[in-house]
Amino acid sequence: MENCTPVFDKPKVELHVHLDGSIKPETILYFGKKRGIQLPEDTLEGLLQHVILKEPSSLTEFLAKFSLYMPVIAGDREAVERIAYEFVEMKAKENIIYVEARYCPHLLANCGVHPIPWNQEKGDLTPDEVVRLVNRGLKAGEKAFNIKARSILCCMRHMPSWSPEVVELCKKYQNNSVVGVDLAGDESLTAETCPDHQKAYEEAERCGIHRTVHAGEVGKVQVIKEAVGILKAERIGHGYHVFEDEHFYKQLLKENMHFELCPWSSHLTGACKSDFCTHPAVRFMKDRANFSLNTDDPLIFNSTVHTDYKIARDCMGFTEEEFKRLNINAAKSSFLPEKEKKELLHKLYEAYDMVKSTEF
Ligand code: PRH
Ligand code: ZN
Repeated sequence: MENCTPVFDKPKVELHVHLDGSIKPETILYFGKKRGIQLPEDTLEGLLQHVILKEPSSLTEFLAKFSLYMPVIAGDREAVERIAYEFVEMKAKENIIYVEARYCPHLLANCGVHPIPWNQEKGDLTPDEVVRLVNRGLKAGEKAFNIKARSILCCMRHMPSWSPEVVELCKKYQNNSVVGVDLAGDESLTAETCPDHQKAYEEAERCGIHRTVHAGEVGKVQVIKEAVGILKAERIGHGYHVFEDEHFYKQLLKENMHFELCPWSSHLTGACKSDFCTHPAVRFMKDRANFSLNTDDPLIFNSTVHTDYKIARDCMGFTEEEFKRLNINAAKSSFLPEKEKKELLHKLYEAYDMVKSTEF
């Protein structure tokens, strides 16, 4: 699915994409060599053979891919800053004019106090410094490539003990690149909302930190209910399982809840059936719901944003008008401060030849 020609080559907004799932394979090889850390293979094709998910699999198997290459990036200051910079470059090439990159600071650190699978080599890079390095990379990228990039810090479902620090980092760097908090990870293994995540999200809400939650990707509608009811999520990552409860779905439609959809990701993680014509995105589109189209982890899914747009056009019947509508909804649901949101919307209206209408 790589190298698709642009389907909607107009300015776009992407809200759900993981920084650590968007690293250039060349950069992985470079840091493997530099640090003398063994990778599964030391050629580009060889590495990609291991890292790319080729067939529909499971969320658990997909998440295992990260540990193949994260040991060469985590704990290296140059690597952390560089992946953020290159991320912005990659998104600018796709004509994304505003992007929210998400990552878990603890998974890029190596200061030894956190039990991370690839944290064999102990160092002194803390989650706090990781955020500073990513911010620096994103800002340099913004300048070089003339787009806007912000970040969302992820709590991890299986690591509730990290969540308070993640939220403290969101507070410390609020509106200094960081615009929100997320809860990511394997909801097929740890679905129930544990009290530590709840407390962290309460603190986020108290401090005006925007909140999104991965929910109902492979987990049941109950996970979405908890994300909305307990964690006070303003957006839902994926949310495909919302249709298990029509009444609840209608309520979310009424509340204009934003769903961050990732069609190609959902196919490869086995979150949705392989038949794209019956994908939840089709129903969301027909109901004129508030949603965006996103890549999630383009390295592992061997994709660009055009992959998802192509699927939406060719297999789901999305039109140019729908692409405009969903990007405008993405901008409206972004975690930018109001003034910047207005500026972003203005740019889209201009690029789409639309006078600001109430139609959208
Ligand atoms: N679903 C759940 N977790 C995900 C996804 C998917 O959308 N993609 C990435 N991640 C997790 C990975 O463990 C990654 O290391 C972490 O989120 C932070 O980016
Ligand atoms: Zn995700």
